[in-house]
Amino acid sequence: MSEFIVHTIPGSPFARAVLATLEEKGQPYRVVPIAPGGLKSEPHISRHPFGKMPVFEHDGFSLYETQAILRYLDRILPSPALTPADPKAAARMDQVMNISDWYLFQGVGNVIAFERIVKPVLMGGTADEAAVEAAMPAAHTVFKELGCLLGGQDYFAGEAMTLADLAVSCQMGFLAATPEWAPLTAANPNLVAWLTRMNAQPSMQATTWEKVSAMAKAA
Ligand SMILES: N[C@@H](CCC(=O)N[C@@H](CS)C(=O)NCC(=O)O)C(=O)O
Repeated sequence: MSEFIVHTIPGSPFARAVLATLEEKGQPYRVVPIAPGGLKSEPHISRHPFGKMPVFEHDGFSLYETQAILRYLDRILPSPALTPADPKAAARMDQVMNISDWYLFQGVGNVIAFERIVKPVLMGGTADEAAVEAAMPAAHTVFKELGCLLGGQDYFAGEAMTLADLAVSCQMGFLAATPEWAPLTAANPNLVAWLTRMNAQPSMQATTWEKVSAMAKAA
């Protein structure tokens, strides 16, 4: 029987996208926790030379970079398909996944969610208000663009959920818990409705921070 392992610290939105994809595929998996402060040292640094999470393993095949992992899972576990067959819809999915990594996480999520949630909850610090404020113009641009791309569709690439919805919802879930969510979504109620739809998915319900923490404790 194949073994699927995800190395992460509970709470990582990138790891959650991998876990939610495994859940969508109905594939059992194991969460192996990375020791606190262990990202940049052995044994993790040998698995991921850039010292990030998650790292994925399938029967000895080790892979990092979340998009690569999500696409690998969609290729080897084809049902249900999480990539559209239509080339234009697939390109939209790819575009939104890159927006998620490059503009939603970098400079927005990794500042606002870090300052508002990770720093106070995990590090006992207080938010750097100036850093949050400085991130808001880029955040508004990302939300406006994602709101536009979603438009009146149920999901980013059309009427079926794809890898893009899983990637973005895991990042946005964090931002939804910050005071910045209301101003960021004021002009984009479609994003709020979409996130509510995503959060109701069994795959998202199964991979909340609390649930992943419990999986990590049981490992
Ligand atoms: N490009 C990587 C990004 C992963 C990433 O940035 N993960 C964050 C956690 S959500 C991380 O490892 N942060 C710890 C650090 O930067 O030291 C991917 O797609 O997997």
